Amino acid sequence: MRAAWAAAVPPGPPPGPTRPGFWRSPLRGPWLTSVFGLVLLFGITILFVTGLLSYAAYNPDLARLNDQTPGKGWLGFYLFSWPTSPTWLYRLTQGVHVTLGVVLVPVLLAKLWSVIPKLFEWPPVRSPGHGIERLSLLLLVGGAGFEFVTGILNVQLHYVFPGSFYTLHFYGAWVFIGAFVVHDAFRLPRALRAVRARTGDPAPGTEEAAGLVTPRPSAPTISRRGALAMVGAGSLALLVVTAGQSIGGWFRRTALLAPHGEDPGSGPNGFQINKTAGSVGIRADDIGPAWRLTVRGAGRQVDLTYGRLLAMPQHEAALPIACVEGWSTPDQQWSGVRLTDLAALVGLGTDTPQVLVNSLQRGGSFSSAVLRDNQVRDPRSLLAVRVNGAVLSADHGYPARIIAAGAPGVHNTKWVTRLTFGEPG
Ligand SMILES: Nc1nc2c(c(=O)[nH]1)N[C@H]1C(S)=C(S)[C@@H](COP(=O)(O)O)O[C@H]1N2
Ligand SMILES: [Mo]
Repeated sequence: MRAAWAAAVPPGPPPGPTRPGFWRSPLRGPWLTSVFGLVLLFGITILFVTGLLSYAAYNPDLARLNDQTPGKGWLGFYLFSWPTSPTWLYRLTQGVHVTLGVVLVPVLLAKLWSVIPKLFEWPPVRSPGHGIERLSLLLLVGGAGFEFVTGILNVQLHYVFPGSFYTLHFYGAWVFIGAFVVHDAFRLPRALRAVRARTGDPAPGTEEAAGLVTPRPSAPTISRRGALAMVGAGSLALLVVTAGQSIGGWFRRTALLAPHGEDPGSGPNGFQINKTAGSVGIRADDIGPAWRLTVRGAGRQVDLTYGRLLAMPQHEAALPIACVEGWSTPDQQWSGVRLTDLAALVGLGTDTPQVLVNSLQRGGSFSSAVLRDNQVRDPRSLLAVRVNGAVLSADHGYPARIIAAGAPGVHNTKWVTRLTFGEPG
């Protein structure tokens, strides 16, 4: 008799976290999970859009050199020519991307905490449909962890993944967002209902409890609103110590979480430096009197000394440096030679084409880039020799560096030695 009964009922969960009574916080329930979920729905949508924009800003379709994610195929469907105006656009989109990513970390952790019992659901798979849902959760949680971890490592440790960070973060984003859309399609209606409900949490085990409400609550140590306030305060604290790096100038001092390795010093050249001349092996004689600028295009070549470059018409432009890491500077006052004037040296006219810029820096993934024709033609795009009234410092790219209107920091190549206008031939 007893044996027949045991055979009919599936074995219960093994002892431990798969038992419903194991998780005892009385705070867990559809309301709290839904509040965190809705904040993430809003925030992650912005992260995804600004992330795609960041990728477009690299002009990856222009040259292999600009694209660190080969084989993206139709995932690059949305790419467009990144505009040169407004010149603060990349500052804004990338500042929002990185700052928001950091600020959402407490919300993401709180959301994961609130759904832990679900992750240990027993049996692990009840039906094929349930299996697919569980798999999408794996991609969702894994994808979120992966995107946040790779993003934050990149921001904090100055490109710990040389080159391949872009590939990882780009493909990771698509996997994650796929799972995110599936998840929200199933859960959004229920989440909206849960936050609107004023009746308190549903009883454990009911459909509406969604496996989140504990059947064995322990005494609360904080209210739900208190927990929300704690997470909010965590996010706010992160905002306060992060946002300063995107505002730049004086506010950079408040950016306690930003990488603070080098002190940019004061004076005209006293603004953030990505890589110092010393750190990438630029030697004094590389940028001494022997330095030449080679301009190529339309089958011609001109070599300029520093003196001849200075003798060309000098123009001013107020442009920021805005790095993919999220930090940026306010507008700096650059002066130097227009890229269109340099193109004219080899006989190119008003329809100036794209340009390949090479640094004298040996190796390193940021020592060359291709600028699109709209960037080359913008009168504010310069081969700069001065900044804020002073000669460029070695760390900011002396003798000459690119400063292109609207371009992400990485395309503002320092220690330039060669410009090649037109399609590579
Ligand atoms: N040759 C060379 N140019 C370079 C880099 C580099 O490492 N090498 N770093 C780029 C990056 S990632 C940024 S954000 C800007 C930063 O310029 P700054 O150091 O003058 O602020 O320079 C760009 N130009
Ligand atoms: Mo950068």
